[in-house]
Amino acid sequence: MKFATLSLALATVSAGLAAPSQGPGGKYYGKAKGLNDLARRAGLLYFGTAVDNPSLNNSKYLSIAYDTSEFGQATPANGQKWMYIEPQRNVFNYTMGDAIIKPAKNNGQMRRCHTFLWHSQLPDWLTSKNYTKTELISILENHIKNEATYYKNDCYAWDVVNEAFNEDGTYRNTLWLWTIGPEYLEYAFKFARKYTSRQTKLYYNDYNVERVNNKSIAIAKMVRDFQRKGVPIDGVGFQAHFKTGSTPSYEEQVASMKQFTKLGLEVAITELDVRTLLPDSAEKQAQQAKDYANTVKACKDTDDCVGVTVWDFWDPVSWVPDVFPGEGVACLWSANYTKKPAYYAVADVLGEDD
Ligand code: 9MR
Repeated sequence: MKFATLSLALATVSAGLAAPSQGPGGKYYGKAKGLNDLARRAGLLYFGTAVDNPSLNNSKYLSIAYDTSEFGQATPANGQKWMYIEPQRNVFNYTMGDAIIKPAKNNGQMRRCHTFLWHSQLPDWLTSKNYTKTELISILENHIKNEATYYKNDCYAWDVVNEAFNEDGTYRNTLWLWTIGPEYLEYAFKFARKYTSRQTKLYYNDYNVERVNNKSIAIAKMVRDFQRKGVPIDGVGFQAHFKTGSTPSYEEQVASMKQFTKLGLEVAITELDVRTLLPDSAEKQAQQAKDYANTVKACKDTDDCVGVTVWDFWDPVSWVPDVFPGEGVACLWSANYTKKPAYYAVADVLGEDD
């Protein structure tokens, strides 16, 4: 149990607040109305969601995305990526990032900012020319300097580097690696520390790391190397893009997160979704509910796991069907805005100590 949970539980007892009550289709706990309320009561900083720019035209969608009882944090799914932020060399355009970050900030929602350095969604000017090592380091610094300065007081955390490792724990072969060498990671984190505000948490973010495996072990080794050399890093993000019925177990997820919390880092679930082989069924939804709940519980029970972000909450805008044909329905809300069993399972797990 997290410290905040304990103190909250004591405060609840002493204040004589209402005991958890049962509601139709799920339980409701005290005054908590949604997942973020429950997450905060359980000692997490937030329950959050990715939001993508096309969704900003959908008022029904926004009424949920901006409901702070459900979501206390927003992450731009695309709007802060390199191809949109710096579409021409040294020409910066914050329109798409601002469209997500500004309303969330005005609404009192935290923001996870995503991402300074990735191998994907890079602009043509960057990928279509061979730069020297010195040039690319200076391009990287200029990009981080501008974006970090622009969003200086806007981000609880930045995903500084995204998906730099292969499954076997070797470095992914990207233009960053082949031009600069593995030290590009150190440059990115040093530049991020130099230009973000002091409180901003600097994260490394990746998928398929929710077990102790070659990839997560390699990332833990990188963290230890950073710490030895004085390279700043504050957190590791576990994307948690999962498949119904074959997610890592609760124990495996806790063990993987502990590789990093024992080094003094915080961790977070940053892109949770659980995709299902179509057609969907009641049985598959029940399994998906268990899978979602397991991951949320693993974070809740791990000291220094600060929060859970779903990689969008509404099936029609999920990235899954584009990339995995025949799979889908990966989110907590279905196409007709019904909350799925997974929603209630997550609520139950967050509220279970009340
Ligand atoms: O959700 C994003 C989708 O709209 C984009 O088309 C895609 C491009 O690769 O990126 C998606 O978000 C990814 C995130 O930035 C990093 N982790 C994996 C996510 C799903 O692909």
